[in-house]
Amino acid sequence: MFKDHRAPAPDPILGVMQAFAEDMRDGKIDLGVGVYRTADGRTPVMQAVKAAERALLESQETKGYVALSGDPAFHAAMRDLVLGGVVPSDRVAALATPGGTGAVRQAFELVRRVRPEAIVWTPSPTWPNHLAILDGLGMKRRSYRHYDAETGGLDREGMRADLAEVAAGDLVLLHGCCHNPTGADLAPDDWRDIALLLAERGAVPMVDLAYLGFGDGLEQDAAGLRLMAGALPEMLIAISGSKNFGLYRERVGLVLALCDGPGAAAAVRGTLAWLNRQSYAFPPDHGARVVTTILTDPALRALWEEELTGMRERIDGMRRGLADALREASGSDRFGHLAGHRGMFSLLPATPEQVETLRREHALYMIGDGRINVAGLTPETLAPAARAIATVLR
Ligand code: PLP
Ligand code: TYF
Repeated sequence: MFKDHRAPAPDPILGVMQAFAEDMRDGKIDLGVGVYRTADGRTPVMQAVKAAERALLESQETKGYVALSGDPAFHAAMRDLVLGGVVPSDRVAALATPGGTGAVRQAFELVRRVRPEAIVWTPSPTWPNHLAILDGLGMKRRSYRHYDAETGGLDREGMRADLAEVAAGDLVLLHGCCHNPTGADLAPDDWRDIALLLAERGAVPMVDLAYLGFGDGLEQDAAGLRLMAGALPEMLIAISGSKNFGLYRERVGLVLALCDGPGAAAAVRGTLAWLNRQSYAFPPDHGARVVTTILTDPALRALWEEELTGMRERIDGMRRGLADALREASGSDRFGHLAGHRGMFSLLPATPEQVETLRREHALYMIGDGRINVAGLTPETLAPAARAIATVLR
């Protein structure tokens, strides 16, 4: 069966993670895989998570199955966190999944099942797994312009022109905040414009929300998608708890399907549960339960928000520090747009050869398309990283 088998191309991001681990040079700098790091380069368990885990260890009396869709208390806590009450809960169907990736997959699967002919529109560029999952599912896809490499900001005209071709029943994927890989986010007016356009066309938005709280704050980062949720009858949201709760390996994720009314929501709930059943039956529970414990306990929630704010402020400080250091090292303002990006990522105007040179000659690791994770920087590595980038990208 496997004699002539060929494996698919490996994940480009995870390839960088492995190459970095195998590099034995002192002073190597990891701006590759998108995980948060502290000023001393660690990805620690958050204190709020530790406290919730301790409480669970003491209080949990069974590891029995919960439900195919996951714990209703987890659904409610996440729904309130993300939607802030803009959509009545009887219009919302929810499904717990293994991570945000599982949520993206199950949301796409839902669309494929309900409307197999739908075209899924993805921003260019986007997280490579979006395309891998869509191709794996055999779904039709097209891309729309999102990023303008000249300005380092949004390509608003390109986006508008491309989305003008969206048809009724198509699905349009948007990044909720902290766009991966560009760091260039939609402004409130963009959310309003796209909501109008989709309403006119009868198309449905799907928001991938993997970095809530990493941009400008929990409320600010949810504002765009809430605006859209309040303006349209239907919408899908794929949420990850990997980054903002630091629960990466526990695989915390959730799909929210906003439906036109309670009847449709009940039907979608049934289909979502069925999707879990025929994939892996019950979703992982531990991470979801930790999240629910934190969000429903006022003291733990305050601690979590404080820690999340600290993470966001550190990322922001490194981002501004890098923009300054690059200005100094390059003697120009050509990297100035980095300071305006949001979240952990920015895209540098680097060719694959320049990325390779940075890796070989400066032990500086980024993704092949020029994506850097600014959370990988520390006060010590800011200046050497900026010098290497300015030298190779001159
Ligand atoms: N969506 C985007 C844009 C991401 O960057 C990530 C990365 O972590 C995910 C979804 C899903 O992450 P996870 O499956 O680890 O929750
Ligand atoms: O973009 C990133 O770096 C993160 C982590 O297959 C990630 O989203 C990378 C690749 C992957 C899953 C998660």
